[in-house]
Amino acid sequence: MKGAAKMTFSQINSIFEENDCFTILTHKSPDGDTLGCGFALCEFLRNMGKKANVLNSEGFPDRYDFIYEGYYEQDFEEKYVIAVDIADTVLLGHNLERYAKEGAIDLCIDHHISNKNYAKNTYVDAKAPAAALILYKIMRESGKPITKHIAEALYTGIATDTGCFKYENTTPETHRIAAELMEEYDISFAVINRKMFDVKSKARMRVEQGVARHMEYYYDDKCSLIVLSKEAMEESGVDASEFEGLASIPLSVEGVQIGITVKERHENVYKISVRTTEEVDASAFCKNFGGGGHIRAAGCEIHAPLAEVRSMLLMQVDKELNGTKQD
Ligand SMILES: [Mn+2]
Repeated sequence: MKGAAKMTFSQINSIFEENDCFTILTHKSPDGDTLGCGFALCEFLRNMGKKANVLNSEGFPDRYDFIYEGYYEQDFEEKYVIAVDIADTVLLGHNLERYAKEGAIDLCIDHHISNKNYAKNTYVDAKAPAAALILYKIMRESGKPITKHIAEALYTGIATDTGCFKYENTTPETHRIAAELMEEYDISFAVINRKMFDVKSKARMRVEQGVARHMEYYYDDKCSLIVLSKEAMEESGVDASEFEGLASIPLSVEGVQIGITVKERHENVYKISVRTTEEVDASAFCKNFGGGGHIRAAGCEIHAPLAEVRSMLLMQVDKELNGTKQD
């Protein structure tokens, strides 16, 4: 709640109980966490006899189809709006802009420390690795039935936001809850993880090969950088949602401490994704260019010709590596 004490899970469960005709909002460029939360909550509310729909600005990507399997839109007049995994109303996307106005969103459940507190009621746990983990704890406390399908949606959110339990945000509790989901609901975790982490389209495979071939290395190979031109991305035929994980590739090279992905948005507009090992603070790095994010994964946007973008980034890399590492 705005400025008030932290909401409790039972308060949130009372909200579910006392309201009806829910719209659940998910963020643009949807990931496993926002979609996992959205459809898990929708099914949970429908199982309580409530009406509920899930909305996304761009629609729901095919690769998450197992999460929204069996979903159909219900016809009702919306009375209560919930945002899941959305830190800021700018992340609603173009087609959901109508919810960006003050007072449009009743409840927000999120795990971003940067949450803008735009909703009438907000529950943020910045230590939670995924919003899906918070939602699971809320549902568990209600004592109401959690179906296997709900459990799988929530597990997907937790697995994807932790990079399959590899990122630093993974805690002992994350593993305990994942174990609980496996034990209590017999979820198909191997199928989910294969789909989320191992399987890629042929087009994506080709793009990855291109990335590997055109990777640039600097500063004794401690920095790797890849430029993706708009033209190359369009020619690849890869769906925009599939470009997401590419930013982790530069950092996967042995010895690299800072991996930079430069994506052309428009002429002279570049979106930069930065991934780092313990030696470099990605968020601080991106702050120099007006961006931000997490300590190991951050981003920014630079408006300049490519050659200039590259030299600005490399000058900053030089400062970071020389300032943090003596060898
Ligand atoms: Mn999330």
